[in-house]
Amino acid sequence: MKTYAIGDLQGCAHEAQVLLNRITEDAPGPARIVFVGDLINRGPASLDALRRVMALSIDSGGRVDALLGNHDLHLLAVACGAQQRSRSDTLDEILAAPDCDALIAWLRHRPMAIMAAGHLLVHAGVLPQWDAAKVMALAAEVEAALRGPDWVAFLAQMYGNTPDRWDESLTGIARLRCIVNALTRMRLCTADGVMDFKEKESAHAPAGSNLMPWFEVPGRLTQGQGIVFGHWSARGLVLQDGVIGLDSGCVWGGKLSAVCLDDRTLLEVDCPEYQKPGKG
Ligand SMILES: [Mn+2]
Repeated sequence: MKTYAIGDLQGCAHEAQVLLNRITEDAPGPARIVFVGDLINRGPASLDALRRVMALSIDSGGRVDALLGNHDLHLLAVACGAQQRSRSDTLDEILAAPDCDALIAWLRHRPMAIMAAGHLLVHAGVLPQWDAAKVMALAAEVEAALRGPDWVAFLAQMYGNTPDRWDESLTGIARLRCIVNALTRMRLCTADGVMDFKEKESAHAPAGSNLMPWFEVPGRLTQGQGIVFGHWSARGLVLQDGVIGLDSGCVWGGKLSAVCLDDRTLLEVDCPEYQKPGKG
């Protein structure tokens, strides 16, 4: 069975269906499919996108699954009242839907990291001090918080840019926040793994800074480990030896992309410009 990773949907439900059809043409029969997070928000059909992926996941017994991205976590936080909705959100149709509770319950049980076809899949990035086994273990700590009885309290404390670096001695909410920030928000960090959260719309580190894309940190412990991520639409499609970046900006008029992790086949669907770049 082939394994495919699909980039950030951000409510582009129609394009998702076109891409899923392309996957079926490429590999008739069941395929393992992982969406790398941010199923919803900014795009035109977040409710439809979320419903479709949830139904696919449940009907397939988990063969199709989705990672949690920052927008998915934001929806969870807004739905439970832990976070204010922001003006650029397009989440109202989900929050008003008759099946909202079921959608939220499914979403908060999604993973923060997945190993599939020899690749480590995360929404945004991993810190240089973490190897793949460490990432899976730390992801499980956050998953346990989201699935546990105190999930609303966790989401209420989840936001914040500190701590901005990993320290094994971190405990409690500071530890979980650091993991969430790396796995769902990071694009740039220093060689020592200090995360930056200011640069969102640039494809590169600012000139003269000591920042770099997290996957270019020399000696990071995931070097040699195939990694798949999304989240960085300004950077666009990344297809390097061991690194696959799949947010090719579908909601911004780019493409929705999938890569077969077994043979690196790239499948792309063109998208209309649903949002003007710069709206986050
Ligand atoms: Mn994201």
